[in-house]
Amino acid sequence: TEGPPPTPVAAVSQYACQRRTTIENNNKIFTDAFEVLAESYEFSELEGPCLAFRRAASVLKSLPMAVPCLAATQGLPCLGEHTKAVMEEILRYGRAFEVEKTLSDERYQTLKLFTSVFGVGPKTAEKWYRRGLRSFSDILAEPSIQLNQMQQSGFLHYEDISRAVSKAEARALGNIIDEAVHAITPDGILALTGGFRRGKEFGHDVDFIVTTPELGMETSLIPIIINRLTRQGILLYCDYQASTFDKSKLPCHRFEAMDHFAKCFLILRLEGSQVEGGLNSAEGDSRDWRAVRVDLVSPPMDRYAFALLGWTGSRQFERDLRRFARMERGMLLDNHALYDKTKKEFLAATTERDIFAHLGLEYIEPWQRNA
Ligand code: TTP
Ligand code: MN
Ligand code: MN
Ligand code: MN
Repeated sequence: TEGPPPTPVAAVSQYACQRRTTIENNNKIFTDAFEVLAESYEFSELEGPCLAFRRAASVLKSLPMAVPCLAATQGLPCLGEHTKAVMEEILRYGRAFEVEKTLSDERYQTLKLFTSVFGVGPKTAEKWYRRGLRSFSDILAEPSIQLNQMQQSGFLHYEDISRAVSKAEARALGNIIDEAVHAITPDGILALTGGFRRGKEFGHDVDFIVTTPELGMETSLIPIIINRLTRQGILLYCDYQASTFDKSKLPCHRFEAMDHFAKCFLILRLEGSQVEGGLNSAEGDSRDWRAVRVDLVSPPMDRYAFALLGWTGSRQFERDLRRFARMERGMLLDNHALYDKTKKEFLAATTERDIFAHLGLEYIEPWQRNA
């Protein structure tokens, strides 16, 4: 009566950097629900449950098929009682009460709306909410509120920059930045990073690394590019942050959203004529241009691999790379360097493959990092 032994299935790792996650998500009904709850916990500054739901979503995203029943989650990491209860409801009724309740919650809706504005983070959104403000017109009509430059541009270009950026638009922007970089220095280097490097069809912005082979020269690159974009009349907004990179202070001990390289957060004017197949514009919009968010970061060449790995994302993949390095290898990884705490030495890398090899990890391609 004993059948053949079950085929051993490779265990799913608790670390996203040991999983291959493409843009194909077979468990969207669960991961969308988890994202709502994670975001709601984030608004309440409950980091633990927020991270738990993000990790659970990431595990499900890596699976080659939809989870058909709760029993199929046996042996999967990062799925606790709470996440399983939500999944069970979705499996039974197609939706979960807690998620529905969150989506209809006034505080959640308002914070979600406010943080959708470029330059408005959870802190500011919370402050406005506590003052009784509930809509954009409430904010704009409130005389005591001083919007900073970033928020003013955020409101001004709200429609355009909330609309997804297409691959064709990303390519057109790549051409514009490439032209600028090579006009400055023929050996300038431009690399697409962020979601588009991971193979995403749409993004909320386009991320590029710009640098030069000559160490130290990279710091002047972004200011010159900004100058050029200004003269071309396509710079709608620019937040430039000069480098605060200091080799003596490497590496940082915690995951940092921000690194110390020279960078800028831009809003550019993109002409329809520059985009193959045309702009991704709103229904009924007759303009032949749109505003788009672009990020540029400029690491020195000897940090290129770390910066590329850090800016390619996804955020969950990056978090888990750092956690894996710390917990499993006694190493500290950030966008600047990799430090071996046991050997008390920095491990150099010229490619992303070098970094994975130092960590004793199988190489994961950029399009497999959609954790
Ligand atoms: P994002 O552009 O925020 O995200 P994304 O490109 O993955 O997705 P989207 O389509 O929504 O744009 O960030 C890209 C990566 O850059 C992300 O992994 C975090 C990283 N990053 C840093 O390391 N430092 C920074 O200062 C910023 C702004 C981002
Ligand atoms: Mn991006
Ligand atoms: Mn970005
Ligand atoms: Mn730091």
